[in-house]
Amino acid sequence: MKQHKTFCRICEAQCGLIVTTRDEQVISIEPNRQHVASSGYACIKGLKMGDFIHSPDRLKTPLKKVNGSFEPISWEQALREIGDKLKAIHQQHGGEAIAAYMGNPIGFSLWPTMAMTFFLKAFGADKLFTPGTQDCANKFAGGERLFGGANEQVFPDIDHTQLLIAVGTNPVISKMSFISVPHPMDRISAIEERGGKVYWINPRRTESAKRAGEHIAIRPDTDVFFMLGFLNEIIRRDAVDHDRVTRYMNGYDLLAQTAAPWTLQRVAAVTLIPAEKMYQMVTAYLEADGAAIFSSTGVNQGRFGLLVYWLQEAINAITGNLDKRGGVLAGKAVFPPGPAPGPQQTSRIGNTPYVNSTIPAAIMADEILTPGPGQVRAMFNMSGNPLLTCPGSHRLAEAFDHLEFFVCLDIVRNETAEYADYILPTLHSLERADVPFYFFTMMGLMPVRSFSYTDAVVAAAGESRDEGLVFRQLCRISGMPLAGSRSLQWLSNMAEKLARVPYLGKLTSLDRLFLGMLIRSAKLGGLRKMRRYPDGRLLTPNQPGDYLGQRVKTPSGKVELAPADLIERAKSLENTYREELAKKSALKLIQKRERFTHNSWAHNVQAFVKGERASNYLYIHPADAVAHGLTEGGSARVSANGNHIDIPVRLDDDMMPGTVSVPHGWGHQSAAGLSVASKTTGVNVNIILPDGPDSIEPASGMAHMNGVIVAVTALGPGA
Ligand SMILES: Nc1nc2c(c(=O)[nH]1)N[C@H]1C(S)=C(S)[C@@H](COP(=O)(O)OP(=O)(O)OC[C@H]3O[C@@H](n4cnc5c(=O)[nH]c(N)nc54)[C@H](O)[C@@H]3O)O[C@H]1N2
Ligand SMILES: Nc1nc2c(c(=O)[nH]1)N[C@H]1C(S)=C(S)[C@@H](COP(=O)(O)OP(=O)(O)OC[C@H]3O[C@@H](n4cnc5c(=O)[nH]c(N)nc54)[C@H](O)[C@@H]3O)O[C@H]1N2
Ligand code: SF4
Ligand SMILES: [Mo]
Repeated sequence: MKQHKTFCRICEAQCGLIVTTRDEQVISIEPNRQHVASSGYACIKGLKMGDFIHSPDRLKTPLKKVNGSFEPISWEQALREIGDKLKAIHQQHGGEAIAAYMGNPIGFSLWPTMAMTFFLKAFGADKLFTPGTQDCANKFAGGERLFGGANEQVFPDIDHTQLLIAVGTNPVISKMSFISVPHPMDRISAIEERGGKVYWINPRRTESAKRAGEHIAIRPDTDVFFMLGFLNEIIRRDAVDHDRVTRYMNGYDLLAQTAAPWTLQRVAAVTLIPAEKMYQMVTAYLEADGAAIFSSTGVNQGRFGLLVYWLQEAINAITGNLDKRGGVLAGKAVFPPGPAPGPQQTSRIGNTPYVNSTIPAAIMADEILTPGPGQVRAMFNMSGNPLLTCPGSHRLAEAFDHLEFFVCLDIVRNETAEYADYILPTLHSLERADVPFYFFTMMGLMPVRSFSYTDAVVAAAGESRDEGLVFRQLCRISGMPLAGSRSLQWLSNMAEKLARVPYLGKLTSLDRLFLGMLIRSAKLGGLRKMRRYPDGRLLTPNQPGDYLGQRVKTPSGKVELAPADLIERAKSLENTYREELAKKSALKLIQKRERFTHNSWAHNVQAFVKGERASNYLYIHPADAVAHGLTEGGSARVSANGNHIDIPVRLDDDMMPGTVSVPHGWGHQSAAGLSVASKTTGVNVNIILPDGPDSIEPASGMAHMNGVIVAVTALGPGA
């Protein structure tokens, strides 16, 4: 038996784990109590990783679709055929015809994600879709405008704050985003224990709100009015740190003009938060010695995520809470910044700007189906299940069917892979050497600033290959050098040759060489040195007082409080306000994450889908249920955008009236490659969510997944 110290790569908490193995099999996984950041915290998903890695459904060889069914083939054949087809498509249609979707799990592994971008660059392909436009692209777009770069981000100083207003987040379940917080609820409860205050702004009384703090119910997708009202009241009271604003910020007057029409009384009519409650919250925020407003995925997935982010950070900034102990801190990256972004690109469909080099996933179907120069004909899907996780699933199915060439790289054959021409077996995170998630290494969003390195814990299952290696090999075979660099490709080819030499092959690996170089660039020594810190290595903490006037990356060196396009867009909010008033009685649909699910890929583990957990449900307030003729245990039809889903009903008085919720990631019944998930009975909520260029937030490309208006009707027995 061997014990390995590693860290989990499922969510942003990145908990330290101790994995016990025998003969390359995971025997048990325990939280690492000595880990410098997670100190013994881990959740059920990390601890159950053995069930994912050793699932009987793991792909062991490449698969090729022949006459409609998949047949195992050798890697040699797979790479040769894929390389040939790629070359042909590239020659005929150019790089614009080649696109990729890079899913969430692989986002936690630095080398394969970089290798994929090198691969795309080799072909002059720039259409990279990611889940970023389903969860956070508004923050990247906001970082560019306010702080001078997508990776310039701030996070609440959670361990010192005296007041946290948490908008659209549910840490008990999610462990949060854009901040690496193992045991988040202990740290949030500690705010109250030291005499501070926590507010949850959320249409649902969440598991987190039941543990600590005060829940304030908000009508979905009205957070922009919440922020405007909050800002208006701060300015009305002149509770602005004018000295700080003058020295370190631009655009205050325009910001103030934007907030001027939005009094607490006015916004209350659409947020449904009483004006007196808002008044109290503003007072609490202003009186606290160190306060932070933080918003997350629940808001990002609305129609105004970018505006919300802007207003929220403007509030934190003008009240003096930015760069202050207990306020919000600007993360310090561990690695030096990458090359400056090239000229701003916009999408062929909808003319939407690429955010952080990615194109909105909600226009993927249009990019594939719309003829003309630049039409996508070949796609690579690495570690993603867009059919279940991106909006407009029916159109995506049609689009994937329409592709000339589709390759999926995954650890299992998921629903999206059914549309592939080839499926390539790749590594589970425990089979790969790694460093922490890019939000921490490149953005520094860590209350406990630290760094870790892990070697692979077990050998690759079957013939599974590292995704990075697959892309390097495809470049070699197609004669298109990685990232357009002949020397990089030469290095890659040499590394491949060396890897075949007995003994020496085990010692040399390009991915480890690359990780070593990165670690050295952060002045942390090489791999050998990092291996001396199996419990993680503490780094100089993120500190208040070293950001404003010193590290702000905008051309002016100041925080930009009034980005021109956002000021312009804010004018349209008068229309939105009127529409909200007119649609006050409409039901709005929100998402819901659950403890035993992780987007679409945790349902293939038996323990996670036992009994009632084998389906998702429509959660609805009892009063709304009565109004719509629904009963507990009955079925409902939920319709929007010309599509519908039929789903069992759960009455839930934690839901705000006027709001319904359906967890995503379900609908596995026809997944031939998922022996457990295919027996579940849930439905795919993304069938009814809108896609296409009109559905996305301009400038951020965010999909509209929260606050979509739906119609709900009861289904009779047998419907
Ligand atoms: N167990 C589990 N954990 C996960 C995941 C998972 O699938 N399962 N997914 C991971 C991923 S990929 C991510 S990105 C993170 C996300 O983690 P978080 O950023 O914490 O987001 P969520 O957990 O989605 O919580 C969003 C909250 O917003 C609320 N909400 C919905 N609409 C609105 C609205 O209009 N306004 C406001 N104010 N609130 C709203 C919802 O009720 C919900 O409680 O979680 C990660 N952790
Ligand atoms: N309606 C609605 N839709 C949503 C959301 C929502 O709140 N509501 N949330 C959105 C969010 S926040 C996110 S992040 C996305 C996630 O969307 P996706 O990333 O598209 O989906 P996942 O379910 O995470 O699927 C991941 C796939 O990666 C595979 N995988 C796991 N580990 C590895 C690995 O190491 N290598 C490879 N190659 N494959 C691996 C899994 O087997 C699985 O098939 O979903 C989004 N979709
Ligand atoms: S909280 Fe996140 S990082 Fe920690 S064990 Fe669970 S899934 Fe893994
Ligand atoms: Mo996400």
